[in-house]
Amino acid sequence: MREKLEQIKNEALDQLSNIESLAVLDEVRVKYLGKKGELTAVLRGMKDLSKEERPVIGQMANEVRVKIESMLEEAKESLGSALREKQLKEEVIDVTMPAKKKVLGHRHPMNVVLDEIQNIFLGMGYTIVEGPEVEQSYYNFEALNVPENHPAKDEQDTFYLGGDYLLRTQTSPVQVRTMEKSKPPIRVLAPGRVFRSDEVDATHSPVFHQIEGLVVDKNITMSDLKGALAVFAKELYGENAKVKFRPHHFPFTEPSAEMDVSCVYCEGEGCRICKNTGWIEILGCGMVHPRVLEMCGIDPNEYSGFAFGMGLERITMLKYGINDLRLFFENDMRFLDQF
Ligand code: 2U9
Repeated sequence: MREKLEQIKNEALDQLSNIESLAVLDEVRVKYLGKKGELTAVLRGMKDLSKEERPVIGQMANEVRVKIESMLEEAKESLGSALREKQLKEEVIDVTMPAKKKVLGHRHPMNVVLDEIQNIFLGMGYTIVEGPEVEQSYYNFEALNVPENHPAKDEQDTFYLGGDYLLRTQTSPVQVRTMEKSKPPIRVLAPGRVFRSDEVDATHSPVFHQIEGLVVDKNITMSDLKGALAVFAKELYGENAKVKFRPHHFPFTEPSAEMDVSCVYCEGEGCRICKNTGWIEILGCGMVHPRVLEMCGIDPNEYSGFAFGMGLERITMLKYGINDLRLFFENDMRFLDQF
């Protein structure tokens, strides 16, 4: 796998050094980083590696990905200035400039943060997994220890599509499917779009994005959960970030907690953003409920695991000081141009 990663890096760099159009640039991106891309295939294959090898290869793959991404950015930049120069020479007035500008240099802020979070967990040996947005009730509720007629279903009211189908309210069904398919050790990150029957306001939307994680192996304890999430917070917010865990309740984890990070704006002093508490809630987590493991075909007497979930909109809003979630979905260039 090391040789394969080295080969991917060299080939991509070779192709990017002679690039002539944005279309080819995109082809290179898809070839290596796309869903069916070569690097993605290596990452998928990591589940077959030994426990010792996985973090090392994960780190290498991460470095290759970052390198290709930065080369893509550089190539995009130089293509952009070449194009602009050509336009100036030909005195063309480009009425599509905002759209083009986006292609040439801008990324949606949520994609920037998603990449950052994915890279942190890839570096810890996690694999990225995806699953359907249209789900069966069993995978969204019952397999997660939320039985039919349980009051917890009220908090996750969704859109029912008829029959047994609904729009998933969380990405957890992806982990259920992963556990059904593969034996531990499991270490996955499941990002994706989720749906709830909520009214739109500054902090709610019927469509939003979650990033959930799941680790299952022998002897996984709450210490593993706390260690992994503390490292995550430090990588995302800087070495000075502190975390604390408050007991909570989720049907799919026991015990459960919410994790706060020391306020990124005032570093714990107290300010408007953290409502003078010095802390900001960023995610929920807990030890996977033994009943959930059992329903997914994993023996809870042999294995244990931890899980966590966070809202991507919320994390992005905190990172950039954005106070209204609706800005993410309106495609107003005055907003998008800032990233
Ligand atoms: C399986 C077992 C357990 C995923 C988890 C949370 C805690 C959580 C919220 C954060 C903000 C959702 O976007 S949000 O509204 N999520 O607090 N999620 S533990 O637990 C799982 C997942 C899958 C099989």
